[in-house]
Amino acid sequence: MEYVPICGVAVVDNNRAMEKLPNIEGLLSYRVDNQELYLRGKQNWNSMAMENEILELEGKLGASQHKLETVQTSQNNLRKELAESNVKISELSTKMLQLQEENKIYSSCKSALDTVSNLKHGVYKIRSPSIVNGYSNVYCHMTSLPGCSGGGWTLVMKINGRKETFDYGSSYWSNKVTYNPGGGQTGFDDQETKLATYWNMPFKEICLGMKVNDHLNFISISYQASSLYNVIADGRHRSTNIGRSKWLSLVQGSGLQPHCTLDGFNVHSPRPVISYPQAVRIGTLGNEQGDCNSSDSYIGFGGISYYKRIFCRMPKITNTCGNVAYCMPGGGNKELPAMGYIFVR
Ligand SMILES: [Ca+2]
Repeated sequence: MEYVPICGVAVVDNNRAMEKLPNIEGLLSYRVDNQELYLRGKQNWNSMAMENEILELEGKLGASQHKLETVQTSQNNLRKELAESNVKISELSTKMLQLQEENKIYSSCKSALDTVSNLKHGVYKIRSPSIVNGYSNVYCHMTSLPGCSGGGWTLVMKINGRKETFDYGSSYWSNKVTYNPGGGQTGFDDQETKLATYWNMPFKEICLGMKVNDHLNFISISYQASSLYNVIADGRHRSTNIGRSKWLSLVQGSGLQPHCTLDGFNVHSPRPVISYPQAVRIGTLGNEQGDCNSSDSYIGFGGISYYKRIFCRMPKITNTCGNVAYCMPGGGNKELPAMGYIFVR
């Protein structure tokens, strides 16, 4: 059989048989040997796409689609990573800003707080021209203390009443020498300190704190000065006139003799301190007589040394910061040494 036309399709055994078909454009021929269908063009037989080729193409298309999906997933992951990176970058820049603020040198804790609100309590670099590097590391209390409203308090001194470091006669009150600056970088602990802020920090307010048996009380005093050194070092008395009850509120259960209303800075009897020993650098006095000449009580910072306790059978013990009261008219002597804190703003 050379060829058999069936309904317009020639079925042939092989290529040789197909070549013998008449040259009719558009004629369809099915080759039995390779099971392929051909279409007659002007000159040649053209093999038509077979199922397995279509399947192969479909397979390729599927693979391409899969690749496209993979690329899209990668893209989504990248977008997510980018968004996460952006969050991290924003967090880092916030931290960097905070670090920059902490490393700036400020004129006071208040000026730091005025520059960036919500600063935390802690150590800040405070300008101190007389110190190497031109700054001191100073503890700043950035929020209100009970009794001292508003934040931005610059630490000046911390005094342990059970020690003689800052007794009335100590040269630390009249010199420009620091004491244990490391103690000026911590808050309300029991380390003593005197910082350069004693002589180079101008202020309008003082915040005084006393801690006795873990009770910590504060009072604030409005007083303007170019430094604490400038109101204390010369030994001259300067009044603050804040009233006795405010001073007494520093220590729970404190007391004073009923007379003598001297208070403020360098508070001592009008007579020489050596003859009439009760004196205090910051605080107020008391006396059972109607004057201040023979005071036997005080509440404040920088009291007399133990060896100057010569009246009213005062025991020879140290209490340079806190409350001391003997010769009380109704009895009930007071001996309440405190841990004292002095801040300015
Ligand atoms: Ca007296």
